[in-house]
Amino acid sequence: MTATTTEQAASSTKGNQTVTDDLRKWIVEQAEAGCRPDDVLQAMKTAGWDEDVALDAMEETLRARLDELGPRKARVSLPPGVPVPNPDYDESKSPVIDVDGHPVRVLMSMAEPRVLVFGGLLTEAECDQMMALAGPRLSRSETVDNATGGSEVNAARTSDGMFFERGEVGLIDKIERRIAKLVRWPLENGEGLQVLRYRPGAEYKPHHDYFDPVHPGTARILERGGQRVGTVVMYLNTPEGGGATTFPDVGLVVAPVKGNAVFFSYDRAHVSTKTLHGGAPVTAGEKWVSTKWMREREFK
Ligand code: PD2
Ligand code: ZN
Repeated sequence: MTATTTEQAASSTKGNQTVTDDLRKWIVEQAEAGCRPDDVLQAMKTAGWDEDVALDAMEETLRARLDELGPRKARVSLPPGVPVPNPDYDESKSPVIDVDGHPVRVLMSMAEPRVLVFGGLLTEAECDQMMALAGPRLSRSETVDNATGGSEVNAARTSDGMFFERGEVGLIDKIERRIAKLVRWPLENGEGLQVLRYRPGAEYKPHHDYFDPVHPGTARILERGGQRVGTVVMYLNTPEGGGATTFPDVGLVVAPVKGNAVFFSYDRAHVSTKTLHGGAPVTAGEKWVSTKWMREREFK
């Protein structure tokens, strides 16, 4: 597709759809807030725009915006990075990290995005105990309501879940301390552990774990310890089929294996962190995970 002038774009109508300055402004705002082009396109289609007109409008508008900014400005428009949790792993040394006598094996590491896969973060008995504690308290999972900062049942996440209080019982406290030492991040900055159970067909569609600053409810969420900066997803069982944790930006697929875990960090609330990730559909049996999210500061 070739670049078009503003006048050409304004006259690129289909079914009487005209690209207005307001629409161009909105497209630029979405892009600069870090929204994915696919999501912007979907929003336009939902609002009644013809796909071809929407695609032309996006391309023409963003091209013009980049020309306006110039290469330097476009690069510096990223939000600033902040410190993040980071395990003490040196690939030229041992692949086993000793956490107070508990050996954790590093099975894989990646720099960008920062991802590590751990073997044996939890023992089989710890997994079983956590599932037994969580099971009776599971209910349909909720996710954050972007408008208010509260929570809502979300079709993108078809699992059952519950939260433990931080340090609620000895087992939870022990695991939280292990994670804090492993990723070198204060215990107090961790949210309470979440347990999720997925049944066959259930999945967690790709998302970012940080809170998107463009949403009106985010300010309220950030009052409790700032942004999320890291995630540990622990596998409490090995599903019979499916249920991998996927990172579509980098084509990474982490197999869910009982006792193992995947860690990743994100130093800004931005797609440039490449931390888009999801839980692939479970095809047979159940999948149980426990997630620890870490904030910038103490989570109250
Ligand atoms: O269960 C998973 O694999 C998964 C995938 C993506 C969990 C989470 N995100 C999460 O708890 O944030
Ligand atoms: Zn997630």
